[in-house]
Amino acid sequence: MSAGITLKRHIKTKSATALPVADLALIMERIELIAARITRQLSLAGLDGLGYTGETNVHGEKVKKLDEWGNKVFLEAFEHRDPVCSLISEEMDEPHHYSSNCRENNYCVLYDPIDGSSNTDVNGSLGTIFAVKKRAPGHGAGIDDILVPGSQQLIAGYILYGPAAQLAYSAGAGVDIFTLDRTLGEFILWKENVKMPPHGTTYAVNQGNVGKWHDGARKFVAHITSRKDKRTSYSLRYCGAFAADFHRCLLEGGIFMYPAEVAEGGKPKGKLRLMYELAPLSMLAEQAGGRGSTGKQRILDIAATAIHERHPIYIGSAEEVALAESFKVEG
Ligand code: AFP
Repeated sequence: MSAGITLKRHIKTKSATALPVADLALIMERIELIAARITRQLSLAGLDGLGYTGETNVHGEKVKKLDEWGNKVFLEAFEHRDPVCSLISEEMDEPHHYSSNCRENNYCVLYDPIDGSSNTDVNGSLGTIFAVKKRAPGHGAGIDDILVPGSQQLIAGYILYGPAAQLAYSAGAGVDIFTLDRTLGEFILWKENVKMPPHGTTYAVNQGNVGKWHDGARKFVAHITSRKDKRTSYSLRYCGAFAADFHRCLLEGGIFMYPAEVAEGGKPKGKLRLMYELAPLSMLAEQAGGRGSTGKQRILDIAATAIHERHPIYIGSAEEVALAESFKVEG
């Protein structure tokens, strides 16, 4: 039985956070509830809850029942709950605004409720990715105040549903990781102020797409797997869930990449979404001493023009990301 520091207590002792600790506590208490509900549902999903809804989402992807359910869990969690007044989700075409919550000091939560949907029906690793941005006073129906660069995120994090359920987050004062003690129903501190190793020995990419990439991206992967010496003997570790692949980089170093696809019929801007996948994990990477790049530009410097926009991504240890950029991976 672990008797460590709970997430709630750890937040109360936090200093130098990017938002008032009282608001941080209110928002993270909701995230904790969401994590516990999804963890429980996933552990039972094999019994009921797998498969497709029959709908197609704004990305043209067939919607999994767990995607839709996961989104509902967020909507319910922040209903009638100060201080969040807006939600932006991978599973919703448009932002959701809670008119009842609008007041002076408000926030928007941006999230991917079930990350790694291709893993839901095969009991594979899954995640939830989230970030919080401040809403401008009197913001009205527009969302210009939310499209600001990721450098203005106040909180970012992910929940990893693996053998253990873990929650990693940053509020601008380092990255802390908590493990869910299911008997206590509490997230207990596992690692504090995590530092990503400057380099690693693994890379994560859907290598099946290699023929669609820029030449530079192909040459980068060929170089790190050329086995000339220790620094060119990387192993491939890819599980199809960004949060899970990023978690490995955070703890052991290495790089995750999803290049743009220049070949006919490819994804010219890559696959992953800026606002609720790339920017949140790039904040964690930087808070832990790593980096998040498009191959040309710092992810956290990008101001979005649309809530579901995509960008190529090279994220992980600072040395690997710099090496990737030096290969002109995105032309
Ligand atoms: P969802 O976010 O739609 O579940 O997709 C998973 C994901 O965005 C990310 O988690 C994975 O790294 C990547 O897509 C997997 O994409 P491929 O199936 O093309 O490798």
